[in-house]
Amino acid sequence: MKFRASRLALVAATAIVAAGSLVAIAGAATASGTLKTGQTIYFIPKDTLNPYEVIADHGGKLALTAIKDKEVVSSGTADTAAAQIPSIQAAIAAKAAAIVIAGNDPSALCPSLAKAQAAGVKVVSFDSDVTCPNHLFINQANTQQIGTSEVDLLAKEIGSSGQIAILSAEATATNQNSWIKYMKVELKKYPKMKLVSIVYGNDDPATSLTVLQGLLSAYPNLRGIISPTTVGISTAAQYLDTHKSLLKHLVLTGLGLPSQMRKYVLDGTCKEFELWNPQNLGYLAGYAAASLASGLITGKPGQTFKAGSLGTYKILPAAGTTGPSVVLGPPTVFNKSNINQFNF
Ligand code: RAM
Repeated sequence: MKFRASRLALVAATAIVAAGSLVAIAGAATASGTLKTGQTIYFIPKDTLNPYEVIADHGGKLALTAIKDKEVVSSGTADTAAAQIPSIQAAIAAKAAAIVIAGNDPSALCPSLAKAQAAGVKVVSFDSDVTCPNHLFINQANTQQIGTSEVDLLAKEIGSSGQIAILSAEATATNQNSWIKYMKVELKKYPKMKLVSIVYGNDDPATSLTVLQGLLSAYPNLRGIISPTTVGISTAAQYLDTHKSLLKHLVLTGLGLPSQMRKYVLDGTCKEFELWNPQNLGYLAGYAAASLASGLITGKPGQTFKAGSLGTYKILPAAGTTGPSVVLGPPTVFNKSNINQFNF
């Protein structure tokens, strides 16, 4: 018992530093014998193409494989609620034990999710929350902290002054909009920084590039861009890398995958950005869904559950428009000094 406890602590610490290690230890760290096995759990990401979502879904697979459950990944190729509804219907038809969904819209999925719940399917949201009742949200990091730190990172780099813009994902994405809300609050601390525009690239590289180019021509004096989406920031970094004269006055930061951003950090196109490990997010969501579907938790604040190699997590009380939630942990800031240590 003693050995197991210390092993779990060590594993959790390792997972924070370098998440790749999850693969090797997931099976060994499955702590509870009371999780049901053989259940089918549907992961419904924002879309099936975004590399971030693919990594998160893979984290879910690692968790469910360790539990001896089955993961089915299903979604559309565009980030709309309409494209996710057939996947919810498929989960009901397959008698899934749970759905883990990244909401492309806060409320448009609720009628379909209610049907799933009526059929006995447990609902977990992750990445981007929904406002529907009776579900558990697996949050990547504290929402306020993400919004606030994004503005602070940019302020530091542009001397807290100048026109700035946001290159977001879908205009209906709950996660993007809640981060942007806190960015606006934080901007009040920097009276010389002016948010001139928010553009939406829908987490599609081609659309992100088009709206970025529109932004740059509309605001030639732009000092900074925050792109709180891995698709947006990588598209912008690629563009700036081939239009280096823009870097004389323009700074890019946001939320990015180290694997996609490494080149641009090392060549100076982007100095700093942040993220959490999306694989761990999916892994945690997988354990939460399996725990709900096994009746080990009901989603009530204060309850705890074991998330394999990540350790034990506690359900936090509802706050504002967010219902009961679980927070993965603080984001990591990446720059030249540490980016080579991260492989996701
Ligand atoms: C994109 C998606 C996702 C978000 C990350 C940071 O891949 O918009 O929802 O969490 O970026």
